[in-house]
Amino acid sequence: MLDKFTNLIEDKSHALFISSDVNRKYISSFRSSAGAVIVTSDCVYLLVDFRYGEAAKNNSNREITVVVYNNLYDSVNEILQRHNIKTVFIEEQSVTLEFKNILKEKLNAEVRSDFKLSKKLQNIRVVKTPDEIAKIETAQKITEKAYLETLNFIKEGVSEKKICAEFLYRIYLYGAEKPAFDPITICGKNTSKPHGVPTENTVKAGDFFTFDIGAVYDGYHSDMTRTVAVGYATDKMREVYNIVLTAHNLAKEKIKPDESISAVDISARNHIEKFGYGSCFGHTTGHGVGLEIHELPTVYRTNNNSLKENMIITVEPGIYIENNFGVRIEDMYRVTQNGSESLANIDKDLIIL
Ligand SMILES: [Mn+2]
Repeated sequence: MLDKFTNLIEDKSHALFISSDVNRKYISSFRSSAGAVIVTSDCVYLLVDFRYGEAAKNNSNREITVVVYNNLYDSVNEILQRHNIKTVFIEEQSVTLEFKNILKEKLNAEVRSDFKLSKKLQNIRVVKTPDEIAKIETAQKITEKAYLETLNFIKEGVSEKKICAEFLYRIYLYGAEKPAFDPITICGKNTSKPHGVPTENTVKAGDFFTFDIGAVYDGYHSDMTRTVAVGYATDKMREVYNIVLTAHNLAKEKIKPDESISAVDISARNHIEKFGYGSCFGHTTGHGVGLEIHELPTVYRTNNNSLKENMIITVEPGIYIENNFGVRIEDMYRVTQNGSESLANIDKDLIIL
């Protein structure tokens, strides 16, 4: 089970020093606010301080050696000496220059950041384990329960901020540790901004209301977007909604093992372009989801990598018409043996509240 990490080491005199929260959690299955993971060619160590000692020994992966340190650098140096390590690779994406300089000063080995380590770990993380899939599903279920109840608060005169608060309260109530990101609960003209921020704007008849929402469960994120109409929807609103929904479904149809990731984006984008809204869809069709809300793969036309079973990606095409309205419809999909499976159980047809 740890092979996928120890196999990253090609030379027995090399080791990885992992300090980012997400990768420490990913490798060790243990979460702490401080500490390190060291990977050698045949061993994985989890280093934590006194505050986490007992919990780490009980809760981390059994194959991992837990070290409770007084001084992190002394403990790292002991491990380096034990394995005769000459070079330590750090995560270039998350280590500050300050910390790199400290490591260079304190560690009895060469410290290097040119290993593309962060990318390699991100690429391991794209394929989810059954345990990770279950956690993302739980995060999604929490989101859905909170969302369905929050819909009841959408009435004329209620502010975007109030709707946001109702959603946040409910995800905590139903077991989330926190929201997956600041919820986007926006209406009317505000919906033309893909990442609009909830304000004191109040709901009016004829508005679209967009929810881009998610929850975190045991470190794992969920992501969903729904656009609903309030009171009524004009023909133009219905037209745009249906184009986005069809684009979403066309993209979803492409999801299967060995399919190029670019094909998922292109099928959604071509459909939107066909109706003349290409310039109103300025973001990627989707992204991976897991310990971070945005992970690899990036679902875009330039990504020629292939989908693999048990990747989890979002499909979230949108059309945003400046100063008017926007529509986005997003679900997470798991790549299955022959196709895909939605992690969401919320209908995507237009609803009018
Ligand atoms: Mn998303």
